[in-house]
Amino acid sequence: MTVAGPTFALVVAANRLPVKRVVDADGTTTWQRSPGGLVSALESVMRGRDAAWVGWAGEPGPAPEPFVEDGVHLHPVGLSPSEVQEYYEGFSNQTLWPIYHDVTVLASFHRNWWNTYRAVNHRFAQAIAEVAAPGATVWVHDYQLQLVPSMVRTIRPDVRIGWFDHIPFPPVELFGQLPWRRALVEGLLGADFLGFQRAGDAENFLRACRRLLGMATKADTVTFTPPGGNASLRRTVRVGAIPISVDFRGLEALSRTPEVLARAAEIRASLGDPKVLMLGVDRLDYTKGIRHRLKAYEELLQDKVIAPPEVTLMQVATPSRERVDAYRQLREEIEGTVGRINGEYSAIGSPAVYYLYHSYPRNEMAAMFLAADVMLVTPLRDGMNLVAKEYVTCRHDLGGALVLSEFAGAWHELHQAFICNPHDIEGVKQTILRAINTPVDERQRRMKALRKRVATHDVQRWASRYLEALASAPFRPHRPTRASDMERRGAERANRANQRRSDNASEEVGD
Ligand code: ADQ
Repeated sequence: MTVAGPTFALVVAANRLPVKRVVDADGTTTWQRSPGGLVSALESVMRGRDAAWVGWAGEPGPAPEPFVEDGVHLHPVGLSPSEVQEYYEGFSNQTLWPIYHDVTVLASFHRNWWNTYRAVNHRFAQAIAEVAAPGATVWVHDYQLQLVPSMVRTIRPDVRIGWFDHIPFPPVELFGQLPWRRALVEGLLGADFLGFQRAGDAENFLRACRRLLGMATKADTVTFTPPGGNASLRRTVRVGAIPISVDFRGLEALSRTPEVLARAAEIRASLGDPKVLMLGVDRLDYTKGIRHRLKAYEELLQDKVIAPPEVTLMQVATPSRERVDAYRQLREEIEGTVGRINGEYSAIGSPAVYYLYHSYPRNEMAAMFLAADVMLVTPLRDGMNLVAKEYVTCRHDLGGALVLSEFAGAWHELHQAFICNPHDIEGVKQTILRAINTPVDERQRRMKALRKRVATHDVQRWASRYLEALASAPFRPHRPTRASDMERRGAERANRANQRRSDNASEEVGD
């Protein structure tokens, strides 16, 4: 007999749990907060609520037992090594990620990846159903779990389901390339409310419903009948743009602490107190525009308009998806470029680029933000980009200048930044120079406006706006149909088959 575990009024589900396992030298295991946009955003929202977080613990193998960390019930979902490869590195990161980011690199389509994606989504749905209290609110996150809303609805028609898309939703011409586009849309439409970063993303989704699936859309809603269902099961799903943000008060308070202020001064001093310290902080991802930024910087050095030690660049790159080829190649390329720039333009004691391939704790990040005169955020496509918002949050001194790509979701809120098109290298160069040379009072005026926006639209507001939108979305419990039962049994079979396929490697994988 299985003993039912505790259940929760709010269940958050995301690909990753907000922690990762660390084994110390003496063999003891501890859990450490992991970096990443979603974790930064949700951590402050979950604390103090009757809430559980369902997600993968980050290592292949059976799921660890559920545990409580920082007051949140964490419910791990296990993934075998082949599932990590096919569901996560494959379908999520080599099929969906490129398609949803303007095909910055080519997408790969494999039917076995899709089958595994479906099976893993079903395992997540089952785990959610286990921990959701009657009538609970279930909040599913991101592109790795797009089938989960309809799968949860089939198992637990009593719960209210929301999904939030952290990355862009692609234009219909790109989304339409996916052989599984219908199943993805129908998977999402199991939710009561679908949240996106930008109005344009929500519009793209509605357009996909209309153009690819012939569904009826009206204003911010889509009406559809679940597959195999009759007209009486027709449901209306609402969509909307609710841009994510940062924990403004928490991060600002951290950046005002004497330790962080002292560390910011120390960072500057250890770099030889440059006149202008430029900073880039990104997951090492081809969507972040790191190559374009380095190219613009290299040309500025070449043109002799800037030079170390007066001007220098610190590029922090968080290791990411290190087992995926495109990411390995990107790392080689970036590190080659940094080496070339340093070889050409550094002098003893004054490098042109400080390159750091590490993760850092929050206080160190805050100190870096405070130390930097110009922050370079130049993605080619980005759902939001929390780094831009974190930077302005830390600048309580009104110092610094933000250079921001118009292809970051953040651009839609942060108009007072120095805006650039990262594909236009000449334009990026001019924008960097403008950020450096704009008089202090004008820079302060801009920073003040940026900070006001983030302060009044912080992550707490994002979460409460999202949960309110979900609570007020049309809600109509859906009764399981023969077809949805068949779909469920099919996914269960695939799930069992996947769990049997085990190669026992236990190498740790990226974000
Ligand atoms: P990401 O692509 O991960 O998130 P981003 O929004 O920039 O991108 O968030 C990165 C987070 O990691 C930030 O909180 C940043 O401070 C942190 N970080 C970066 N480098 C770090 C390092 N070296 N050490 C420690 N922390 C580091 C996805 C989408 C984004 C969207 C977020 C949230 O791609 O567009 O903004 O989700 O929705």
